[in-house]
Amino acid sequence: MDSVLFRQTGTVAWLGLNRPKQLNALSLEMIRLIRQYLDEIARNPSVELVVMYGEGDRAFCAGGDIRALYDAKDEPHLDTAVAFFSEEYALDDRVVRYPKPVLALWDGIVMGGGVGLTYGASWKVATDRTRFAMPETGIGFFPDVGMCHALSRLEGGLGPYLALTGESVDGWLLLSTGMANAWLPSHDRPAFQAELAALGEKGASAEALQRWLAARLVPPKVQPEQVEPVLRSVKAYFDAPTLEEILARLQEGASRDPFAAKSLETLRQRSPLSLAVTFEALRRARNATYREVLQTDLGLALQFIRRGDFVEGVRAQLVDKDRQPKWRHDRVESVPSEEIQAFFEPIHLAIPFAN
Ligand code: QUE
Repeated sequence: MDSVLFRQTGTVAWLGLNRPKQLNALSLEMIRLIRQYLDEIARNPSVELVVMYGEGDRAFCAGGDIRALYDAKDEPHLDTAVAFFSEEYALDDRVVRYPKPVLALWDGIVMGGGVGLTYGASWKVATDRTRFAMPETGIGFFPDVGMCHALSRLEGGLGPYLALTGESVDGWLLLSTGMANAWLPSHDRPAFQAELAALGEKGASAEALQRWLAARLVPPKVQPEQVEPVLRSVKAYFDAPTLEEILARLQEGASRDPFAAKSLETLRQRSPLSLAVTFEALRRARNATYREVLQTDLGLALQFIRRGDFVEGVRAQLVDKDRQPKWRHDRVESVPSEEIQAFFEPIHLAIPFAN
């Protein structure tokens, strides 16, 4: 079965991520197919809009095919990982710079590599079933796919909160923070897709499609009580200058505030090395371009496989499923700063960006 489905309904092109049993986690084959289709669509003058969606009813995309990376962990030059990450990041960048509008249907799980793939989409459509997260610190990795660029620019500690805890948030929170810019009730998705396909078949122009989408995907007014409590808590604990300060605030609040207690418990389960490097990656990303962040991510990704907690994290969460990872360090405070900085040393490999 094809891992990416492609079809064209007149002026609308559809890319369906099609590994529903793996929650549409991106394999290298999928990355290459999506890239090939996007390059063809860019050259095809009849297409005015690209829609990316996930097959099945559970996920848009759960991330990358980390099982394949785990299986290739002993390659001496990490050829599989180099190919996977450099092609994945080049694809993420291609979407950011894509010459035609892209619409991402963020229905269900949208995590890690799925977030990165569609960060550049002009229409990011949240639904009542969206579960959005960057969960990588839980597998001894870090929020890659260029997302430190966006996360480091969010207000009120939301970037460090999402990046460090890996907690998921819903579509309303995405709308209220601008991370999503359109809305569709999940039950309405089949009708929406059928209507959009029919418009494409009738030859709707780019302008006509944009107007129709703007009217069809109007976000609901987010009720303040749906998002304000969590945003207030996030700001109180995560809008801090250092990782140590975040942990100290959570410790201080844990006895009276369930949010602090839960966040502290979550951070204690994450890889301390991942937390330390992730916080530093966010700090550096504030003054970096998107492509610079992706290039840094390539070096970090290889370091996390070679001398980070990635292999142990994937073993514990996805291979043996014992959920008892033995991290290299037992607490954030015991990760030497030279070890953190060494993760950022430039590498010789360059991402094959298109022009
Ligand atoms: C953290 C992650 C991922 C994860 C679990 C984490 C991730 C990812 C998957 C995943 C899920 C289902 C699959 C699959 C991979 O899980 O990135 O192949 O079938 O892709 O805690 O970052």
